[in-house]
Amino acid sequence: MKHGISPKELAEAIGVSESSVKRWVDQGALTAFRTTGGHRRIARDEAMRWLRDQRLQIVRPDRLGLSESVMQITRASPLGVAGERFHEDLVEGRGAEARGVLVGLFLAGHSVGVIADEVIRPAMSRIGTLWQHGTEGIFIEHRATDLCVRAVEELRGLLPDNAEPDAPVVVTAAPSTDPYLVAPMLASLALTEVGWRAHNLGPDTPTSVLLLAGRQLEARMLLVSVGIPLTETLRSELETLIDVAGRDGRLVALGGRFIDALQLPERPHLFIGRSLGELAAFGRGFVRKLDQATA
Ligand code: B12
Repeated sequence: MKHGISPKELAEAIGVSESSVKRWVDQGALTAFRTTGGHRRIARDEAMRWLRDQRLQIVRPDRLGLSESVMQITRASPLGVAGERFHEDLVEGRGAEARGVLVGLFLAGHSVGVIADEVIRPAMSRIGTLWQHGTEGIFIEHRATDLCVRAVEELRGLLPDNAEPDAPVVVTAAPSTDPYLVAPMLASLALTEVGWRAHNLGPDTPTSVLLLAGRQLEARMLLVSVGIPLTETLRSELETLIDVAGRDGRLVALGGRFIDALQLPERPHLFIGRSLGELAAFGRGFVRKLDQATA
């Protein structure tokens, strides 16, 4: 798929004729480029954008380089059904199927925020009770996390990786001693989807490193996902982060399972949210304001 998708591949993927796809390209509904030989090719992220907008059923996912396990989901399908499937796939160790559920939801037009808040979080939450049942529960929890990370990576592959050159930059991370991988990854994807250029530093990132990355990458925002109970050390690290980032002219976004315990006074450059849907709405609003300011 490195050189894009041909009209024939896209046509076979959705069960229409090749000439229909070529017509949509020529009418400008789908953006294509030409190979040196003059053939039309559609970039993979453009094809994904178009499929999501059109809400088309994919009958041959393999023609788009997607796994055969992509779940057929329509926008009207109840999210709970997909959520149950995702949870079961993670518990049973069915990685391809778990990836297929997330890709199916994404292609049905659901945002990363909705997929994270309504499908991934509840599934992982249920899995979080298994460790109390001993060794087998811990095995399932660790394997499920690995499969979940891979499924989220698959989603990342479907999002455009070439944000506008002047897109605002965000650096995401979990703080020192916080081992949680999935939430900061998802936060970075939720913002990528709404037009940010995201760099995820992942778990166990000292706030001093986040501040340094913010300066080097000229970030507009630093984001911390707090997945561990708040200690005095963590609280004071976060307070310093907020102060220094504010002086540097950067926004700070905070969220995560234990964020409610933080209880900070409101600050103009501080956003605290409880879900990635909220974060995406905030991020989208910021991009819109930037666009208006530069228009
Ligand atoms: C996977 C997991 C682990 C893995 C982590 C692997 C990894 N590298 O990621 C491992 C095995 C290491 C682990 C270890 C432990 N864990 Co653990 N773990 C989990 C589990 C099952 C899933 C976490 C997860 O990824 N969730 C999915 C994400 C997407 O959900 P989320 O973090 O809540 O994020 C959502 C929101 O908070 C929000 N959000 C997140 N970040 C941000 C940022 C912003 C800016 C915004 C706006 C929003 C936002 O949006 C997200 C999507 O909706 C949870 C269960 C649970 N309820 O979450 C337990 C859980 C967190 N763990 C728990 C415990 C007890 C532990 C251990 C102490 C013991 C153990 N289970 O082995 C250790 C301690 C680790 C430590 N060093 O502190 C408890 C915590 C209980 C408590 N109140 O303290 C939980 C709740 C399980 C339970 N029910 O008992 N764990």
